[in-house]
Amino acid sequence: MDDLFGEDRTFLPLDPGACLLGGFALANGPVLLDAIATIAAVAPFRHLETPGGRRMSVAMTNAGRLGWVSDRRGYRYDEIDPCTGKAWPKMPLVFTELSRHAAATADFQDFMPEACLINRYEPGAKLSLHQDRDERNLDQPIVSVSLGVDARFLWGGEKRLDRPRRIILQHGDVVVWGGPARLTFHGIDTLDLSSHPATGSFRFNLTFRKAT
Ligand code: MD3
Ligand code: FE
Repeated sequence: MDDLFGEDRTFLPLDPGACLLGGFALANGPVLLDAIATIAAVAPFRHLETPGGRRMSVAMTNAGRLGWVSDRRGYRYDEIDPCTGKAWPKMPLVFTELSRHAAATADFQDFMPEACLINRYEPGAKLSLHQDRDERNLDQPIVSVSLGVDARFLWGGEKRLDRPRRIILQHGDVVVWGGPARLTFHGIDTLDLSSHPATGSFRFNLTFRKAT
């Protein structure tokens, strides 16, 4: 597997249970972006509605057995894409392998993603501080892969009001969140208008989750 993903890159512990693997997905960027386009041709990016009735500025789709969805009834994982009425596109092998390799590098052995939520940010889009707690098994980490335009990642504490720190997530960066960091409040600050050679004005983020 090391051959597929090359040498170790920057390994930066952020908090107990959380670490940034700088540039870990860089070599796979083109393949990942191709796969995103293929997935979106079947399960288009859409702006979901929050339970409170607001349209999310981040557009989303999913790959894998399960997909994360939001509507007036709440947040949940569903086997069916509410937009198409069909199953979500299969998780590409490169997604599964990359996320498993990243998790193992961060010392989470045998991670097996069931859902890949794909977020697409346009200039002005943001994701407010939140916790990811719709997954049944909080012992399993979440692996995140950033592609395209840089983002200011807000990374708070255990409480919503803990003052968030900011780190820049760049094209190819991977972050693994598990253990004591699993319920950290986090978000993405308003995306600047800028351009990346691989994605234009967009930023994409993949999050790999064991949902059940
Ligand atoms: C920390 N996505 O989809 S990825 C999300 O860049 C989400 O699109 C952001 O937050 C994005 O839920 C941030 C980094 C991330 C993902 C999951 C986490 C950080 C996390 C779960 C627990 C703690
Ligand atoms: Fe999140």
